[in-house]
Amino acid sequence: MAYEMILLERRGGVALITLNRPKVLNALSHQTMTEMAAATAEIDADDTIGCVVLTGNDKAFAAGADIKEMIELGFVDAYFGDHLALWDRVAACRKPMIAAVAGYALGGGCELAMMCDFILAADNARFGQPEVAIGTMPGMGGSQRLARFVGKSKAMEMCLTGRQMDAAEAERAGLVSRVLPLAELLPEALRTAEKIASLSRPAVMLIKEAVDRAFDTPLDVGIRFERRVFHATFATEDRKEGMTAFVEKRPPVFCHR
Ligand code: CO8
Repeated sequence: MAYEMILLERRGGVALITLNRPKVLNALSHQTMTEMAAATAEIDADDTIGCVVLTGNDKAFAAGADIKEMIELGFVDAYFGDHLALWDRVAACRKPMIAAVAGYALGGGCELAMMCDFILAADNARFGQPEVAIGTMPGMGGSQRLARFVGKSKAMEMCLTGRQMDAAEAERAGLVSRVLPLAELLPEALRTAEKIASLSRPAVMLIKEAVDRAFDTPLDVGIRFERRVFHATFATEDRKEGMTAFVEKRPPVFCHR
């Protein structure tokens, strides 16, 4: 598929997706959503890709869903078309996805960053769910994911008031894993993604599944799931190679099988 709203580049084992509507601060249009869903499917089907970096530009990761596109939308059309549901396909990407956020990550932009597995932020990043200020509410998972990232009190305050968090607060609150100088954001995100892509693909994908279980299952079920997928790694060639390389004091050579 040819993409217009995003750029998709392959850099070795890493796919770099850049949101590409700079004139409107990467507002997320219907077409952006469609292209992101297609790119996610393409990446999941591509055996050469081990990790994804999703980014915007220095001023905006994304300033939300495209407000101009939504002005005329009515309830019945939103309901029948299950408006915004295609984003679930992005959130369901099976390869690890890192959000590299500089500038505004507001509304759908913050929600898209939270669909990724972790967020690296530039020191100028700003996060918020300002939908209440335009008479609506988060619609791409924000009320659920923000509460899981930062807890009820901060999520309620952010969603009810639209207040933005700067990068330092976002790191303190656990929304982002690390804050970096703006110039270092993309290089460090790509280095991190390359590291993940170089590791055993089955192990990486199973770990992603296991950590995600922590958010939707009781602890005992999650722990049993983890133990079973841990057992499953003993069926891979990479597990044998990783342990053998450790004992032989050499770097492992993973074949991703
Ligand atoms: N949608 C459409 N266009 C946008 C958006 C957006 N979300 N954000 C910015 N733009 C456009 C502006 O209209 C402007 O276009 P133009 O040059 O043609 O006038 C251009 O981007 C530049 O923006 P500004 O001039 O406003 O730039 P500033 O630096 O002055 O301000 C801000 C930056 C503070 C980020 C400001 O643009 C802003 O407040 N944007 C809107 C933020 C927002 O409210 N986001 C939430 C949107 S709703 C959402 O995401 C929830 C989805 C769930 C809804 C479910 C419905 C069914």
